[in-house]
Amino acid sequence: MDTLDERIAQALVPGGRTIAADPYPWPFDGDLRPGNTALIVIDMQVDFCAPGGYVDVMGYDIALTRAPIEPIRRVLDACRAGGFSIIHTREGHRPDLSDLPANKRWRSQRIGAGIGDQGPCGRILVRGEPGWEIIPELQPVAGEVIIDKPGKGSFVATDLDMVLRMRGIRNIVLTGVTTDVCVHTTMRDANDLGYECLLLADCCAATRLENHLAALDMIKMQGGVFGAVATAADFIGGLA
Ligand code: C5J
Repeated sequence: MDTLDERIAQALVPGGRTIAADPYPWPFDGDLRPGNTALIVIDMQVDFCAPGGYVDVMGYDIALTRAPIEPIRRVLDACRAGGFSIIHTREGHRPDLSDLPANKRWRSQRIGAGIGDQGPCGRILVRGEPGWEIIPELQPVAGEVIIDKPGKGSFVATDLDMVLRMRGIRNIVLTGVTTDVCVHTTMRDANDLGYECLLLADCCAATRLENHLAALDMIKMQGGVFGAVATAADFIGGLA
């Protein structure tokens, strides 16, 4: 019977490489290549991280959700240079709100930022409105995939799984906002679908710092129950 260490060593692909991450060097088997790895940038939209957007109207501090912009930009540069697949997501609803559950609308109205209502950046979280656009600093470039999603997770009611599988993607690197809502939901669903996930902590943010930190902690329980956590510098350094 092999020891645990021997079995882990056998799982590593020959010549494989990993990113320094917590609670394990990522990916688990060292199979990290541009051909099997995608960067996902989640919901870096005006509504989540610019003045007058949904998060701002709700009264949260957008300094928190803006903090990941520069680290994400560095990771984007590295992934573009390395030939990795890059996916952007946008949370938003059809202008006729036919894909907006009544309870989601009701809850947002309770906090004074009704989804579909007029705000400083147009109708809140509605496709085609200024608030729904990806912020100028992180605009997608030609060839990058954009996934429009009506929910918090990026897999439900979208073709993300199909797009990833057609490209042979097994590893997902998660960035964006908010750590505890759309990023976590996406990571949990991806994990259940068999993807190997890495979240870059300084490339994510929540509307409350404690929630961001708790969300990071949840990932690392049980040996990495949803995957692993690293920083932008760990990731970029690991690719070099
Ligand atoms: C939220 C998101 N927090 N992108 N959306 O409502 O995390």
